[in-house]
Amino acid sequence: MSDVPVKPRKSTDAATATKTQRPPLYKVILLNDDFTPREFVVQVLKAVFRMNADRAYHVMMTAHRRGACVIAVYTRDVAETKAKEATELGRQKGYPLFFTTEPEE
Ligand code: TYC
Repeated sequence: MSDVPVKPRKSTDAATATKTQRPPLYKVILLNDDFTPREFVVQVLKAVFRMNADRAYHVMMTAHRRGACVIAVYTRDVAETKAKEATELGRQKGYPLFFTTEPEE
């Protein structure tokens, strides 16, 4: 075996631990429109974002009343993929349903 000394492990004290890198998170945002049926929005939220019926209905109604609703936060890749998938489900039915993403502050 080599005689090269093994480097000491990095310190894992509190100061170091707080500097541990985490991937930046992205919000997925549901936008209201005047055409997509409420029930269809609920279906998409359940299918793509794994929401139960109550949560999906609540999120849909929040977007309906306020114009938009933050659905969840994910890593950038997951957020963009889910937003695209969900928007595409609406597009396939001819609905203008739209999901967008934006970086979390
Ligand atoms: N506003 C739509 C309607 O009244 C329902 C809807 C809710 C559409 C939320 C999109 O993100 C949305 N049929």
